[in-house]
Amino acid sequence: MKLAKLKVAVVGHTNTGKTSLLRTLTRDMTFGEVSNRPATTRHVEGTALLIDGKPLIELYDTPGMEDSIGLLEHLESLRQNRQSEWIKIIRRFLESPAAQTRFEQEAKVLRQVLGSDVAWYVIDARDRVLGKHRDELEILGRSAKPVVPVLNFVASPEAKTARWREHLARVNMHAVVEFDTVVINETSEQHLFEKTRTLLDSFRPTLDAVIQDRIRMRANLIRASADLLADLLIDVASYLAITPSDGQQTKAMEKLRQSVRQREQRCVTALLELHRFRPDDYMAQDLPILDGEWGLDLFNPESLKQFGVKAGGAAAAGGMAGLAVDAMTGGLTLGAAAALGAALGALVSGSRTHGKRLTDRLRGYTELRVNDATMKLLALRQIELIRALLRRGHASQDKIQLNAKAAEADQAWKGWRLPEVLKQARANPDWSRLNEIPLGTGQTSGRLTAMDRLARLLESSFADDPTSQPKPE
Ligand SMILES: Nc1nc2c(ncn2[C@@H]2O[C@H](COP(=O)(O)OP(=O)(O)O)[C@@H](O)[C@H]2O)c(=O)[nH]1
Ligand SMILES: [Mg+2]
Repeated sequence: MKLAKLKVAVVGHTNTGKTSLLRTLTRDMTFGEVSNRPATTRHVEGTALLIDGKPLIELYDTPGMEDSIGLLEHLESLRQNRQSEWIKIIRRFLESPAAQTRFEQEAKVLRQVLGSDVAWYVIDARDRVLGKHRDELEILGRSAKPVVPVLNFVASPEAKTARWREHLARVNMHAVVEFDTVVINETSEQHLFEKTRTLLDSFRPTLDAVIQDRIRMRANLIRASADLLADLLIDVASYLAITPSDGQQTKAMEKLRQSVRQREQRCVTALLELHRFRPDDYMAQDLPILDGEWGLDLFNPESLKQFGVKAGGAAAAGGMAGLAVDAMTGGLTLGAAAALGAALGALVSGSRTHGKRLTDRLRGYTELRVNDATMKLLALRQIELIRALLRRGHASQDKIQLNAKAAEADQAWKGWRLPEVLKQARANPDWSRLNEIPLGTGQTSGRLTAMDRLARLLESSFADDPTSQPKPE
């Protein structure tokens, strides 16, 4: 079935967030020009929502109606006869000289409304209901097109959402949508399309397709984010450096830290790209999550505290922060080595590297890997980042931040335990792409299975509900 293309005129007073709304809906940070200077958008600019590569919804950003009060008076003066339809008067106005001069800006808006199937009327919900709003609504109400009022800035404490709803109901506008363009909220996006659908029966299949597509898009985004994170965690958990127990240890430790930092950064870059944000939206120092405030190094014990991750012994002391060191000095008897081997057996069972590792130990080598507390910190930061990206609107101007409420919900993650599958990764150094020298034979299928298991586990925890809890394994 061929779906009808829907045209939407996005109208409203200057600075109510029309351009921002379109950026968020299209996930396009570069659309139009956003600023809090008045009247940035001076002409109509179009964009589209693509479904299967086809533009199913055309969206038209319009300049703000600067003088709705004057225009309403003007329209009233054009109406000589109470019987004449308003839409005819509006059309006459659009052809009159006034539409080229005094009301040029307003005429652009009205022309776009008449050329569209529906108007979304964007309101800054922090505003009081003023004369200019009443008159804008009055004019739109006379344009013979359905209007969906969109209350924007509802996340602001100053939003007068209830007052606005009350007023809109009084002027017969009941299909109101609440929105905040800097916070992606799947529910409000869905409401916008659903309410539009209630007013436009003939576009029902189109709007249904868009709603379904959005749900799929979101699920794919969550799935792909979880895949990227699982891949990172497996690489790091299975990373094992074997180094002689002499003076080279410090160098080896630094190298390991460096590779892990770089690996984390690669994951961050991939996540930002996936979510269509700019690389510099999250960067600067060694991976801050809150701009500046979390600019803490993964291997700094302070970072662990910040995330409420408990670390004992060496990691807390700082000397070998972030790394587990299994130093095997000489003098180990074969019996002790065998006992150790038995203990390790649980970890390395099935891995062909077992024998080599044991031999290395006997030769006085040391094993270095990222310790559990740091693994957990690594996972938590990426989980925080993904959650922040999932709720970040593409109209956001600030660096990635976490609001207090979200941070509270994320407390739940702090009690999160490293999944079993990562312990399994520990015993399979051949799963890590960070190891310079591949250890043992590549257990590719084992890695794939583990990664998938971990990814699905993480995925189920990134539900859209902001209070979603981490799932137990
Ligand atoms: N906090 C917040 N800021 C917003 C929101 N919508 C828009 N803004 C900001 O408000 C200003 C005006 O937005 P813009 O999209 O240019 O408004 P327009 O003139 O209606 O196109 C910009 O500084 C935006 O970053 C919102 O929902 N919440
Ligand atoms: Mg604009």
